[in-house]
Amino acid sequence: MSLDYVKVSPGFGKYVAKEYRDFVEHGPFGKQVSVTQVGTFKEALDEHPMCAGCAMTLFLRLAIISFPNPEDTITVGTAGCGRLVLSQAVIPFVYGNYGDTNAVASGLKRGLMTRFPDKPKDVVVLAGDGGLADIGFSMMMHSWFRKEKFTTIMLDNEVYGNTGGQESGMTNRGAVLKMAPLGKKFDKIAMPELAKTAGCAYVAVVVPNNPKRVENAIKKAVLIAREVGPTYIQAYTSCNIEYAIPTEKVMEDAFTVEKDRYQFTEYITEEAKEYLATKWGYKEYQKKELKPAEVKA
Ligand SMILES: Cc1ncc(C[n+]2csc(CCOP(=O)(O)OP(=O)(O)O)c2C)c(N)n1
Ligand code: SF4
Repeated sequence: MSLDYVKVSPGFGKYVAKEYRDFVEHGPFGKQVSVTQVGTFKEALDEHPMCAGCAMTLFLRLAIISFPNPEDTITVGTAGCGRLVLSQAVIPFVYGNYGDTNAVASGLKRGLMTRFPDKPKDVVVLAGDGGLADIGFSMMMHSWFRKEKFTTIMLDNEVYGNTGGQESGMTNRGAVLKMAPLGKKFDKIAMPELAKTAGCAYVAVVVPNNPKRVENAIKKAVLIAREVGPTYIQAYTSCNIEYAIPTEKVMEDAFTVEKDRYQFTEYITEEAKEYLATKWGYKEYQKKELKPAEVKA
């Protein structure tokens, strides 16, 4: 994986699909692109088979654009709706068995660090709430306890969307779903809190209707995971099918949910702040020099 893996061999250009050549010439590899530039470059995600209006698709599109070095990134996912997008993007994607994404990502990241000790190679897990908070819970938590250096992004649609509407640990108490007709009997798992407790150096909770905020969170999470430690992002990516949200109301729902119970929150350790400030020039974390008059005895 590098910029070179997509380049067309000399002489083969005329046999390669136009979309492919467009990607090599106008894609994001080797450049610094932002969600604010959408429409001016060829995205790594071109087509997908997700339901019309699915907010997870929008979030994944933003996430892929936001990777700091997409040409040096591998995504890891599993069964669930998100892999239908991830497996079609021009970024290597590893399909873990349902539940073992964070164990696969641990081995992959360690292998990459051994093989490329001087070059950052980013590993990003993107999987559903069922895949991470339920069956993958133990492996996710233990990857954090072990301080594995990769980012975990939960695509939290608060349901098992791909299999028709079973409740997950991230479903809200009382929610009635097609295959959970009696209503969820316990609270949504407080995963951001668990991530902090387990040792993540950066934790953020986002909704997809603020693209720049999503981009900032993902960039920080991926950069911090390179050198400081594990990072976790939880994204509200509503399932309009299982929650019967009319397609045209998907963004309105996200705004309401953000206001009511999915506020943007960010947690960052002092070590991670220092790293972003000194290595990447993040101004908000640069220590302000106090003028003499401001220094209290
Ligand atoms: C070991 C195993 N158990 C069950 C399944 C069936 N399965 C496929 S997708 C899925 C649900 C995915 O739900 P979630 O992880 O929340 O992702 P979503 O589809 O909602 O994005 C299940 C149970 C499977 N593929 N493998
Ligand atoms: S089932 Fe839900 S989460 Fe899956 S693609 Fe459709 S709307 Fe999106």
